Amino acid sequence: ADLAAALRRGLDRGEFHLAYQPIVELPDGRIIGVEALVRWQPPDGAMVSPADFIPVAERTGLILDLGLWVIETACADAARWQREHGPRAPRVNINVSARQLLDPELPDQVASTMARYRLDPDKITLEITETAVFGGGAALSTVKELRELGVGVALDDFGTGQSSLTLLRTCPVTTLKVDKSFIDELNGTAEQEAIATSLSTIAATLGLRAVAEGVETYEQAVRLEALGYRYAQGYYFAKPGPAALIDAALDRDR
Ligand code: G
Ligand code: G
Ligand code: MN
Ligand code: NA
Repeated sequence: ADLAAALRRGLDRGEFHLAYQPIVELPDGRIIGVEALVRWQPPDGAMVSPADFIPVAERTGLILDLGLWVIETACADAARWQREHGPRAPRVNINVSARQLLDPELPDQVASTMARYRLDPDKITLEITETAVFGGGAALSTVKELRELGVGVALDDFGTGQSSLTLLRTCPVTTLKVDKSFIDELNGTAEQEAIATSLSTIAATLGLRAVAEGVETYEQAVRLEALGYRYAQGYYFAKPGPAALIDAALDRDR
């Protein structure tokens, strides 16, 4: 209850900011996208991890206001990158929780924010989880409406949910983010490589992008490219950081 009240106050007082983690093309490492990751720094204490406060925000419904703030802030940065870098500007990935997908206002909110910033919809991808759309229903309808706006939709943590393959027939996603657990286990054994290869093949066959998540070593990056991955994200390339670091990296890539 205290954490919920502190979250509410923190939102009103502007204690949140976004960190951005690059999503790169293999093998050269050029930035083709960034994932927005919310950070909370209360003025009187240590940084609180989203792993701790997102579940509270979801339970209390605060995720709707927090999520709107994330959409607003990420679109503002995306629009600035679009102005400064044109077609080479990175796509911005925004995490959207299950609770947000059940809000019938979400598609209009995304559409009006993009319009206000004159942001091209192909500069935005919303990251959802398999679990959020597993049951079909309202969340799945929302995803379809979002796709009609022209934004991308990525299945986050792909492969860890209960429904991966069935979901691909019904849910119109554009990107699979292959969960870190599959990437961690790329240790050269035939089984692990077969799984990682199948996931990139499924994506390619269905015309989807596959992004390998949680890449931490050079060896993994080289192996992933050999297994057919074109896109990757992880500490090996860059940790999440302030928007200004993305600006600097984009200027270097020019
Ligand atoms: O940034 P970090 O790896 O600590 O994030 C921890 C968890 O919080 C991840 O599961 C991530 O998807 C989630 N998360 C980070 N930012 C957001 C956000 O803006 N909205 C939602 N719904 N989840 C987020
Ligand atoms: O659930 P989601 O995939 O949105 O979570 C993203 C989280 O993964 C963020 O908290 C981010 O900080 C973390 N992350 C990103 N790259 C790596 C990595 O290479 N290793 C580890 N351990 N975590 C990572
Ligand atoms: Mn994510
Ligand atoms: Na993920």
